[in-house]
Amino acid sequence: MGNTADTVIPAPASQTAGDGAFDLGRATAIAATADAAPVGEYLASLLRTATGLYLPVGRDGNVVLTIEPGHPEGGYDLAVAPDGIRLAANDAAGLFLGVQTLRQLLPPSSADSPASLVPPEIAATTISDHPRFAYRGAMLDVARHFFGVDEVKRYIDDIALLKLNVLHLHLTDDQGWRLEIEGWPRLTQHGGSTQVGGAGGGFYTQDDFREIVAYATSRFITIVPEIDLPGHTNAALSSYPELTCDGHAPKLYEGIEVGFSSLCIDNAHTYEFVADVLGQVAALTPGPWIHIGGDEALSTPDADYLRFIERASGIAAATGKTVIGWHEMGRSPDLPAGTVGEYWSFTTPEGDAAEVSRRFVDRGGRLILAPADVAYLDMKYDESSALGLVWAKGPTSIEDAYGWDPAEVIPGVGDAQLLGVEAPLWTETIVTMTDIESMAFPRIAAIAELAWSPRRTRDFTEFASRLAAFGAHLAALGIAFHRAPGVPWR
Ligand code: TNX
Repeated sequence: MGNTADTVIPAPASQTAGDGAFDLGRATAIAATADAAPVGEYLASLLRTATGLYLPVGRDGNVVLTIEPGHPEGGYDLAVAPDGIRLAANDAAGLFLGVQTLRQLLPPSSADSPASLVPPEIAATTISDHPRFAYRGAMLDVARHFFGVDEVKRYIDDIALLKLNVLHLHLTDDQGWRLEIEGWPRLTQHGGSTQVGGAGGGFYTQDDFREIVAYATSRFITIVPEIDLPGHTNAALSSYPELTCDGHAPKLYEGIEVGFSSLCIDNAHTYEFVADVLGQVAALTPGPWIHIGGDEALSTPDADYLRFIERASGIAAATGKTVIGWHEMGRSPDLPAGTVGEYWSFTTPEGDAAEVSRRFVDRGGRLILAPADVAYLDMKYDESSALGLVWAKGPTSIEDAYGWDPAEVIPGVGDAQLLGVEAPLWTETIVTMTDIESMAFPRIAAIAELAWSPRRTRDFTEFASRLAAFGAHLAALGIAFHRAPGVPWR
C-alpha cells in the first residue's frame, strides 16, 4: 500500500486524493525533455535504490517531467493517476521539489529493505504546491567541530528531502578556521588544526569548497558562507598576531565559551584581511549572499563594533553579494542597502532584539528567523539528551519546534518582511554524522514545514502522525533520528 498524500512533510499547499493507485512496477520509463533530464536522472537513481526498478530516462514514458510556464511560483504540480505520473514546474528547481514529494508518497524502502517485497504503489492524488518563503535554510557549524566534504554532502541530501534550499556554513569561529584563504596559509594550517575538545580539526581547500558548492547546486541548494566577524575570531588571531591590538598571538582555543575574542578595529591589517577573505569567499560562492556574522562581539567596545560593521559590511557589499548578518548588526547606523538580518533571539524577543531587527527592514532589507528557543537544533530534546546545550530555554521538544509562527515573532514583521526561516546546528557537543542527524531529525522537519507550508492552524497530533510516516522513510534511508516520545513511530 502506498502512502496517501496527507503524509507529506512539509505539508503541500493543496492536495486532493484521487481514485486508485499507480503501480510503479508497471512504469516503463521516465519521460523528460532536455531541460528536465538532470532531475529525471536524479529521480531514476533514487527509484533504482528504493525499488530496484530500472527506469530509463528518455523522450517517452508514463512518469512525465515537464518544464513549462504556468505552475505555482517556486513550486510544482504533481498528479498521480492509475495510468501515470505527471510532474510539472516552471523550472528544474521546481521539479526537484516535486520529486521530494514523490519520494514521500512511495512506500519507505531502500536498497537495504527493497520495496520489491511489496508493489511500489502510489495512491492517486493531485498536489499543487508552492513555498511560503523563498529562503528555507539549515545552518551547520563546521568550526566548533569540523565535518568533511562527504559529511556536508550527506547533510545536503538530508535537508533536500524537506525542500530546504539553503545551507549556511558557519566556516570560522574561535575554535577553528575552516576555509583555505590564499595568501593567509596559517589561517587553516594553524587556525584549522584543532576543534572543541582538542582532537581533530581540519579545513576545506578551495577545491573542497567548490566541490561542496557544486554538489549543493546539483540539489538546488544555495550555499551561504559565513565568516564570523569581528568576534568569534580567536583562530584567526592565533594564526596572525598582526590582527590583534597588542601583536600577541593568543593560544588556540578548544573550549565552548563565546564572546572573548575580537579583531583589532583600528588596525589597517584588519581591513586588508577582511577584504582579502571576503573577496575570495565571494568568488568561490555562486549564490547571492555572504554572511559576515557580527554576533556576540562582547569584547569589542560598542563604538568600535559600530565602526567595524560599517566598514566590513561595505567591503562585503563591494563583492557584489547581498550581505547577511546576525541581528546585532542592525545596531549599525549604516548598512549597505538590502542587508539581511538573521534573528536569533527568542519567539518572545529579548532586550533590543526586535528593535534592531526591524532596522534591517526599515533600510530595505529582510529578515531570516532562527529563533533560538525553537529553531536551534543543538538544544537538548529533553533532560535525558546526551548531546546538546540548554541555554536557549532548552530543552526544545519537537512540539516546541513546531509550535510557533514566523509572522508572530517580531511585532511589525510579517511574511512580506521575511526572507525566510533557518534551523542552525551549532556543534559544540556534536562530533559525528550520527550526532548531526539525530539532533536535526526530526526537529528540522518542523522548521521546514513552517518555512514551506501555508500559514494555518497547526495541530501537533496531526503533524506527529505525518512525522511517524516520515520517520519510516528516514529509517529506510539510514538517516539517524531521535525517536522522541509523543510521536507514533512505526
Ligand atoms: C549562540 S546565537 C551562538 C553560537 C553558539 C550557540 C550555541 C549565535 C549567533 N551565536 O556562537 O554556538 O549559541 O547554541
